[in-house]
Amino acid sequence: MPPSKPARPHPIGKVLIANRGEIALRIHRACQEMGIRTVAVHSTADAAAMHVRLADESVCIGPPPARDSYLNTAALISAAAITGADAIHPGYGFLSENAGFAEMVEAHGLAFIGPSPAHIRMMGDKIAAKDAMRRLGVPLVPGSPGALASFEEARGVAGDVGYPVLIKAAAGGGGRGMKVARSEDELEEAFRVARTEAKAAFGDDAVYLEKYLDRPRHIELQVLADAHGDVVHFGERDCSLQRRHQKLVEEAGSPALKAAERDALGARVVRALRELGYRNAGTLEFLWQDGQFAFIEMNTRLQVEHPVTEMLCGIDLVKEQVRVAAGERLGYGQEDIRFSGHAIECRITAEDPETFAPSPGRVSTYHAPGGLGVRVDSALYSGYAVPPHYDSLVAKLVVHGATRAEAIARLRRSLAEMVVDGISTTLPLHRAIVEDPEFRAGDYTIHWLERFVARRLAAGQAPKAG
Ligand code: MV4
Repeated sequence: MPPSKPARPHPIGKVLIANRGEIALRIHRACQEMGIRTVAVHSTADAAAMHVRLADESVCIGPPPARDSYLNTAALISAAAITGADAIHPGYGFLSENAGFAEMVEAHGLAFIGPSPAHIRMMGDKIAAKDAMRRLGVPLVPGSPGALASFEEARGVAGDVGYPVLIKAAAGGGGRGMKVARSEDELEEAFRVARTEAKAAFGDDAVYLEKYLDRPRHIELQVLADAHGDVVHFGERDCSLQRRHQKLVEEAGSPALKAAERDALGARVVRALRELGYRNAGTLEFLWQDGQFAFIEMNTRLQVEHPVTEMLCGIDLVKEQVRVAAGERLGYGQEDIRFSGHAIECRITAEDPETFAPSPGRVSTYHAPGGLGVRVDSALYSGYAVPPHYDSLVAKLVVHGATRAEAIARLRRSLAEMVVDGISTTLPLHRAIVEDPEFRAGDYTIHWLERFVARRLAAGQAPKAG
């Protein structure tokens, strides 16, 4: 792929925010500070939402279901046209990794605040993404060189890499469309089911095979590139604390990684992305086990957990995204980026803290914690009704400390201060996690939280209030 076109200077005076909730507010705040006006869009369910209240202008784009509003590309482009926006920021989820939408935005003379459509499309195909990374010298999980042409090929590759193996969908990602085979007996079934499910879910039956790593950590690297070929990384996040592919707690840096390991991986990745001509923000996901990194996927959007990186490095990633989308140069190099202390984020969702059943409804009292090293990204307010139509994230509590121990102490006391009454939230679960000796020691893999939740449920020790 040719490098991204050197962007013509594309001054951005007004940004349409194609999202809702805390991330819409997050983007609005960055724009405000840059002297850029904002346009909020909202469904009829979100007329009283905080992102709508704070934006300079707002446009109603449809009824509550996301497919008719936040995913309604024609309504979004029209809203940008009638308000005279210069650019669209997609946030995360919704249309953020939709290459067709990015193309449509650019075809209407607007800047898409994100990577080029070609790079979004490439990384959306997990086989193409791995192929690019292999070519560029980024370490991968051992597996099939590309899409599996037949069961016989799968059997051959599995024999070479050794069982257990995973069959993954090329169009999947984020844990969707994976099947494990623990031995050759299970492989034919796994291959057939993965194919059928991939076809049904994504309209694409291409699948590939990887050696299954049984106790990895999920470590991801934040990168940023301008349109002039300059690329930097902002270190790693450890996102191993997840349940059913939903992250609950993220840390920067990883408690398991030494600075030299991060620097070595960062240097390889930066070189690869410069070669690829990538631009804007991106995240490379790795599995880390026995001191080895293995690339699995790349996300071409701003991620939910970006604030831990911001706290660690003292940068505003959203402002950087807007600047590079306007064609500005990064203006700094890798040596200017310092990793200071430690940051931890808790995702607080409107869910039952034991069963994870959704808990939409009216928030009677909202009180955010504060003090040194504490940040809360949330669109909540007392009296706000959390609608049932969208994802359940209601607040991100992010703390920073000079050391991981200080960050944990700050997290513990700010979780104690925080109040969200009227709905159930995962606050009680977070309060239990920070007390756990293994969490406090940083001793966990991607399987740890699932077991912690099961243990708590069995012991019936989850407090009811909170
Ligand atoms: C894996 C794996 C073990 N071995 N690939 C799940 C989400 C998707 N992004 C990739 N996933 C995995 N891929 C190999 N070769 C285990 C997982 C996995 C996982 C990865 C990251 C975070 C949480 C996870 C939970 C279950 C499985």
